[in-house]
Amino acid sequence: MSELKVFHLPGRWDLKSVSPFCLKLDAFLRIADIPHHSITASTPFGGPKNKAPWVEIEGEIMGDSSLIIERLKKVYQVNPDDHLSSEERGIAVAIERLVEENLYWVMVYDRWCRTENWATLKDSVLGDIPQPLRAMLAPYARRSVKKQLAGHGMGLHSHAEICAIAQRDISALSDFLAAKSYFFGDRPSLTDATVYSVLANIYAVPFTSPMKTMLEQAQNLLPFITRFKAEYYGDDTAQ
Ligand SMILES: N[C@@H](CCC(=O)N[C@@H](CS)C(=O)NCC(=O)O)C(=O)O
Repeated sequence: MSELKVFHLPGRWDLKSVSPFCLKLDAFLRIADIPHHSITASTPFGGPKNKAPWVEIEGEIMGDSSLIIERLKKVYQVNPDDHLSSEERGIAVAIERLVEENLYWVMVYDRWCRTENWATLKDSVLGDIPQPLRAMLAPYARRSVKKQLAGHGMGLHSHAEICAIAQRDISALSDFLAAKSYFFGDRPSLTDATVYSVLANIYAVPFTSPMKTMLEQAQNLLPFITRFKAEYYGDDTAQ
């Protein structure tokens, strides 16, 4: 089998990637112990859907973290969800949607729309793009993200409404995790990779976000981030 190549946006602040979708795929690869070559891309534009992550698998380029994971499960005959009941598998899809189709957009709003985060964003998320291209590309990228936020609907809400939406999602995650180590018990599943990737990208990075306080108040979510990171990233400080 040819080497699996995985392309992801840059890592910063002790996280493998500033992109939750890239980090989710990386975490999945670690849970499933799939050998691969990890390659950092400065923009998502090399991917087949102009989004990161993407992979080269069996000579084919493909995008979208969830579609990639489904393919990897088949090719490598692995399934970190094989201990889940059918009811839990249903809940897992619902959590994935909550995180990726809703909470993720609050994170995007906080990073790209808050004036106080703009300087950090330009030099971190876009930081691997060499100058002067970065300076030229940054305002274009920001306009494009604001359009996406409006298209999604998140960008049309008031600040207070966005906070209330985030609070509901974070409380739901916290309530479901409760006193468990991982979302479905003692053994991690794809859900843990998904939730870790977005929560770590909210909390571990130097962007202003009201969600940081919400995570602190939830009590069980920060220990979850720490637990997952220790298990799969250990002393890997470059990650
Ligand atoms: N559904 C996709 C979403 C990927 C995605 O939105 N990636 C972001 C980075 S976190 C991206 O590349 N955005 C660039 C853009 O939309 O222009 C997946 O699961 O991979």
